[in-house]
Amino acid sequence: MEVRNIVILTGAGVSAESGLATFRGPDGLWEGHRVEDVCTPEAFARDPALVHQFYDARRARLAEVEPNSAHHALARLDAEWPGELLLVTQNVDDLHERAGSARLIHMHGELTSGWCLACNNRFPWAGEMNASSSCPTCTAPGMVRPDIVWFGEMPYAMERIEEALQRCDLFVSIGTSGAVYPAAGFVQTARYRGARTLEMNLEPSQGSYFFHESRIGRAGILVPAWVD
Ligand code: BJW
Repeated sequence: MEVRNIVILTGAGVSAESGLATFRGPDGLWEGHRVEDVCTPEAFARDPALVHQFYDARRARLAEVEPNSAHHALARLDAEWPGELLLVTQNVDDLHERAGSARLIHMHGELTSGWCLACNNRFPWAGEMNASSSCPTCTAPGMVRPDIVWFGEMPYAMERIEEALQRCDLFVSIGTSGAVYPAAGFVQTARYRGARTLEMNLEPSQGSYFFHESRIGRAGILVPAWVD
């Protein structure tokens, strides 16, 4: 089948070689934190200072790292691909856009964005913000939260993603364990629509069975080899 429309899903593994920790596994980001302490709206309501502290540390780390060869290869593909292309990332880092990807959705939110629960406005996260900061728009105190999709919340742009999946001829999943829905189910939607499906990961993902092809290895090697 001739490929015109591509959907690419990325996860934490694509940023691992830049030096950002993945979520699961022995050196995972949640080591030392119980996920339910930091990654749910209930946790934020219970202890906003702890949750802010966790994301402050992630933002500080993000400022120290750079996009790697996988991010750059995907940005080249985006610039050169004449058909439809949508890069859907589960990552909350900004390494895809720093590499130059433009057709990009952050389905789980962004570390560099804040969200005011009082006025619903989203705004760039300023370095000095903390649990008691006021919203830059409505000035309500203590109502800003990281603009991150936590467990039990609806991921962003689901309608746009679903439409792209319904039109794609190729679905590629890179650096994700396939442990978190709805992203873990995209491969099945794409297959149902008749797309070819390819995964690139350090190990077979939980949904490996659904892919036509699995390439096992580092994204920094596999992705440029696939793109170029
Ligand atoms: C490399 C590599 C290298 C390493 N090269 N590879 C029961 C059944 C089904 C669903 C549910 C259920 N109970 C609850 C749910 C729903 C829940 C869910 O999925 N839970 C599961 C735990 C079962 N999902 C939700 O709540 C979502 N919302 C929702 O469902 O809303 C309702 C809805 C209904 C209908 C339609 C749509 C929606 C929200 C999920 C929000 C996820 N948020 C997080 C945290 C963000 C905050 C933060 O960043 O701190 O997002 S969870 C965390 O996991 C993060 C990630 O984006 C996400 C995925 O992780 P990822 O990227 O796959 O990372 P890892 O670490 O798991 O894997 C990395 C992989 O890379 C590994 O395989 C490595 O081997 C590999 N790797 N180095 C290539 N160099």
